[in-house]
Formats: sequence, structure tokens, C-alpha cells
Amino acid sequence: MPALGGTPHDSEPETAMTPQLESDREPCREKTQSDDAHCDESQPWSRRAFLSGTALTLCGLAAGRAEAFANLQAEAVSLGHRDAPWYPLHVPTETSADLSTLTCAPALVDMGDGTLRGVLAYNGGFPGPTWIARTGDWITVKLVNQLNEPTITHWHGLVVNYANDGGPLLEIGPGAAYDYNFQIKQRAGLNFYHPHTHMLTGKQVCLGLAGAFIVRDAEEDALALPSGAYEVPLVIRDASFDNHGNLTYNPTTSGFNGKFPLVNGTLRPTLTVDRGVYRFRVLNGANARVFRLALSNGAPFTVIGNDGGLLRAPANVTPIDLGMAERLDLLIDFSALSAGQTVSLRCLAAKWDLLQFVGTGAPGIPYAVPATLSTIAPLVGPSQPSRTFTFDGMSRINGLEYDPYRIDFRVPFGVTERWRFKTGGNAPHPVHVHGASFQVVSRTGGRGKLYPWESGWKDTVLLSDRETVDVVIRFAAYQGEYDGQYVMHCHQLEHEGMGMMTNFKVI
Ligand SMILES: [Cu+2]
Repeated sequence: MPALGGTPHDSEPETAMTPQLESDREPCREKTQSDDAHCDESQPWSRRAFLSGTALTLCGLAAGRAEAFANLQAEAVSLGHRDAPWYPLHVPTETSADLSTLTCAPALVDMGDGTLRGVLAYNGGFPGPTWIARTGDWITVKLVNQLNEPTITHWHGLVVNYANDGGPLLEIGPGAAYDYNFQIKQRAGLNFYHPHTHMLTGKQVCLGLAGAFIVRDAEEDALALPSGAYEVPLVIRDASFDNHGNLTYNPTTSGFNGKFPLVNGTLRPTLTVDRGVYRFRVLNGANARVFRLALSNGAPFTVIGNDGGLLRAPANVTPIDLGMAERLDLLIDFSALSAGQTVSLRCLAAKWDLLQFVGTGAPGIPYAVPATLSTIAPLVGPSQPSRTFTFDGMSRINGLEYDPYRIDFRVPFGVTERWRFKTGGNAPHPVHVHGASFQVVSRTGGRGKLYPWESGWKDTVLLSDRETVDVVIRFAAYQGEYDGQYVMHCHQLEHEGMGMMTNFKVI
């Protein structure tokens, strides 16, 4: 694994990409009555909220908080400066498999700068608590909806039956609760829980409802990977504030495009690192942004895992395009980073420094990556596609917008199929399938190749403009008219909300 050099802390690198709030901020204006409704009603993709008159917003949560807004203005000015403040990376609270209640509610959180900002939170956390469970554990948790609109939680990456999958028809109203009860039957990996509420997913995720769900198993244990303080989840997303400094959801026709990045809900985060190897569990938690991840000194990442857990073998690679809802398991060796030196995790596409690492100079844990991480048998499917799905425009699959009551196709249980995903444009379309993981076998058109982080098992694959991607998939966990009902959809959440989703059953 390559060891990093760094940049002395006191010399500003020429290519620094400090997130700029000043030029991107929404114009200062007086709060008007329409502000209390701006999150929804004017947006055509929020047709459900429009129709129902649902008006959950953060807008009223901290209304009149002029003080917070003044702080934001002062901060925005300072950000044009090389001494822009960086704040310690927040690491979400961990919870074990036996968490009994998961409550969705508005909350005020500090994103690092001391200002309390309105978000929607799971158990008060932004992101929500990081679940740490093991294969075989049972999850028995009550979801409590303290929002003023429906919600339901989906366990992205966890293979569960219909009743536990959090699909759009399972939503619960304000004040209601939903009982989940399922066993984790899959291998170790980083998963992602978030609302999957019909036509409200994009808004609820954007306003803060998301968290990491880590599964561990004996295979992973045997690798003795960096752990404790040396294993850090990184939930990366973009965000925008309203005039009161609260998170806001203001998508355009091309999706929500936040003005600045957050990692684990922290503005301009910094993490002090010892001279050793760290394991980062990375999730793209954005609604509509692909991150092109790289380190500021050009060193490659060592990728050891992705959506579905460990890869067969580590891969040293940079940059990495990480689509929405995709995950990475990365090792970074900071053994060459001396006290006070910095190196940053960047998004080359947005020209943002996402996270600044600052060396402590203290000895860390060395780690030699094994040449083989896992045994992954290739899933052998047909040479020709069993089914083809075209992702049309911004709202259709095979020409159809989502209808929660229409079953579009049925898949035989236990049979290996080859699914083809195609698009002519309006990408990125990260295609996510519920109910099974798949293996990506080809990409033609567009980027024209597969990448090391797409090997092994995946549940989300990035489809860029004019690409055709084939995956091999086999549903072998749940089946039946009820238990076997799942969705497949685009994880550009505004596309999903507009209808780029389909129902199917595993029979
Ligand atoms: Cu899409």
C-alpha cells in the first residue's frame, strides 16, 4: 500500500479546494410567508407533497433565528480566506443490533461551527446512529414517525423480505410506528438506511434522514483490519442552507445540487491521524451528486470493499467516481504524514476539499494488506440479457413512470439472470436493485469499462450517459406474492421521486 506524503500545515497548497460558501450562498432576503412552503410546493417533482398539501419543512423549526443567519454570513466572508476554519469530523454515535426504537424527527444540530441548524434526524443524530451488527443478528426495531408527513425506512443493501424492506407502500403517517423484525443473513459490509417514502425520499434524505449500517462477520474479523479509532465511517453528501441556516431542499430539474459538502454532517471537517493505516467506510449519501474522490497529493486509495463487502483482492486506484448510494471500503496509509502535515480527501469534479487529514506524528497501527481478501465465486449467468431496462428521460424505466400498484415483471426465485441497464442520457442514473446483490459484468458505451471498485458484489451500479451495463443477479433469499415484492430504481433521488422506479416480484 502506498504511504502518503503530506503538505506542511503552514503552507497553503496551490490547489487547495476549500469549499466556498460565499459565492454560492442564496441571496440574503427577508423571510416571507412563502418561505415556509418553499421546500415543496413550487417544485413539480414534489407532486405528491403538492397534491396532499403536506408541508413538513424545517422552515418553521428555527424561524426567526437571525443570530444563526448572522453567524453564517460572517462565516461565509471568512471562507474566502486561507485561514477558513475547519471543524473536527463528527463521528456518528454507534448502536448495536439491539436498538429498539428509531425515531424520525426534526432536530437542531451543530455541524461544527457552533450554530444550531435544523435538520431531520434519526434519534437526533445527523447522520443517524451507525448500526454495528453481525451476520446472524436479529434486528427488532420500532420506527417512530415524529415528522408531520409520512415516512418509512429502507435498509439499503440489507436483503430482507417485503415487510421489512421499507418500500413506498409501507409508509406510516405522522405519529405512527412501524415494527421491523428481520435477521441479517448476508456477509459483512457497509449498508445505508434512509427513508423510501413515496415521492418524498429525496426531500427526507436531503433534510438529514440517513445513516450507516455496518455488518461484520468472521471472514472480515480474520483480516484484523484497522479498527476502533482507526476505522471511520464517512457519509459524504452535499447540502444547502436556507436563510436561517437550516438544511433546505431546493432541487432543480436536474436534481438536488447542494452548495457545499458535508462529511458526517460536518462543515469543512478535519480529522487528526496518527502515523498508521486507517480504514474508511465511505458512503455517497448525496441525492444527485457523483463524487470523484482523490487525495490532494495524488496518492492512490487502497480499495478493499464496496457495496457488497470485501473485494477478492485489494486495488490501488485513484480517482474513484462514487455514485449516489454506492459504498467504498478504503485503506489509507498515513505513516509518512508527520505532525502538522495535511492531506485532503477531495472531490475533483466539484473542486471541493471534502475532509482534511492532519498528522499528529504519533505512532499508529501498521497494516499490511493481504493479497487475497475474500473468495467470491463468479455468478455465472446467460450470455445474452434476460431482461433489458432502459432509463428514459428523468422519470421512466422502459417508458413507464412508477405506479406503486403495478407489478412490472416477475423473476424466478433462485435462477441466475443477466440484466441489462441502458440509458440515452440524463445520467447519472445509479441503478439500485432491492432484494439481492449482483455482479457487474460489462459496460459498453460511455466510459466503456468496469472499474476495480465495481468488482465483487454490488447493489447499486452507476449508469452514465449512453452507457449499457450488464449485471448478473440471482434472488435466493425471499420469494412469494408478498415476501418477494421489491423495487428497482434510479438512486438519483429526484429521478426516483419523479417515477424512475419499477415494482417486481420474486416468485
Ligand atoms: Cu436517474
